[in-house]
Amino acid sequence: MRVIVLGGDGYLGWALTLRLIARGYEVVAVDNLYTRRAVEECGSTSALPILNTVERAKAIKEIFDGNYKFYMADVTDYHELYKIIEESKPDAIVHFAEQRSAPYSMRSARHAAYTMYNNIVSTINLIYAVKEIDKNIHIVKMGTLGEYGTPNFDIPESAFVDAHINDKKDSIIVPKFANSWYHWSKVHDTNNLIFANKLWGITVTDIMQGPVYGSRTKDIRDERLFTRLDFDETWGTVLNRFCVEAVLGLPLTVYGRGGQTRGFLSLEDSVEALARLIEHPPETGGYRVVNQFTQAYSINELAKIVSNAAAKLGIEVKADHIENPRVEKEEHYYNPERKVLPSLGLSKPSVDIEDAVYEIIRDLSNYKERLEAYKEVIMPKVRWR
Ligand code: USQ
Repeated sequence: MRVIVLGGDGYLGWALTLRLIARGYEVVAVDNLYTRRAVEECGSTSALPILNTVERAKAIKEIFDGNYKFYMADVTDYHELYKIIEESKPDAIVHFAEQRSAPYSMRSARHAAYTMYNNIVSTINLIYAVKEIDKNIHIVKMGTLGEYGTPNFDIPESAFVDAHINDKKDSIIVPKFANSWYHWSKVHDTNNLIFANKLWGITVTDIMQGPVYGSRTKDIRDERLFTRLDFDETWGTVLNRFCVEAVLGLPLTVYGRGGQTRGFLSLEDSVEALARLIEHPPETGGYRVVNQFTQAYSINELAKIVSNAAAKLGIEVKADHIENPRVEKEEHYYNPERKVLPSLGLSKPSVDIEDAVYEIIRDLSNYKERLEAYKEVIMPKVRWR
């Protein structure tokens, strides 16, 4: 099987590349290295040191003898994307090549517009290139559970839902109410993909994923294979940030009351789920929605998990409830449906979350000195208001 990974240099893109290579697939990775530059612009860096793209390709050759090709290209350039897909003739294309930070999108008009342009245009280009080249190519699109926001209903795992409006019944797209321009850009992507599927029968898996945590997968057995791990206020996700804060002896930055609940999953479980979704596509012309997480936790629960795991390593941490920079519900109902991943044999987390957090803190402790230099990027500065 040959797979194109758009955004193949990122946190998930690189980890998935390694999983597919380890399974003997051919991987064509595409990336414009935007995240590397944008993280530096915020005065931050990856907590774990990562190789450059040439060294990464060499490591894949040496460690796996893998069939891997890297293109430095921008997916918002239709002709570049078209050429790569036409030459590579993939069975599936995974699309991670989007601006993935909610705080980044909330910084200014320029950042919001960049997020909208990059994310929506890259998906439109992908849709058109697949339609023109080969409609049988399976598009695996990384969306987000945050497309739904935090509604007071069970979030269905489907594109459509039955609705009664003024005594009439119809099937409508599942209602969404995102909490940032970034999350809205993914809602727009979803609408565009549903339309493309209806118009041209393009085969799509639209993944509604929750925040991912973790420093390793079972393929990352060597420091040369580290994937990036961000922890600054803009690019870091909550659990990875808490682990870095613990290593630095800083209080955990719980935003507001900490009752915000999300569906989390480990990096290992995320790449395994993605590999299985690629191996088991929907029927040709099908549109499949996947609510991708293993367990829901509130931020307060995560803080407790981190302080327990840190204590086992002799680190004492406390949680600080700081003013929430975001506009979001701090106590709410949260229950996304979850049936696709269990049907693929992924019903439970592969590792207990506290053990996984222990492993992240242990990995990060080896780089404590490197992290000390970046303490000032932790506290949130971007405000939603
Ligand atoms: N939060 C804290 N303290 C922190 C950081 C975050 O309390 O130091 C809270 C936030 O207020 C929010 C929750 O933790 O309520 C999640 O925040 P996050 O920064 O971990 O995640 P988010 O901004 O929602 O975005 C991340 C990824 C994004 C992905 C999304 C899945 O960056 O690419 O789509 O998680 S989801 O959250 O389900 O939308």
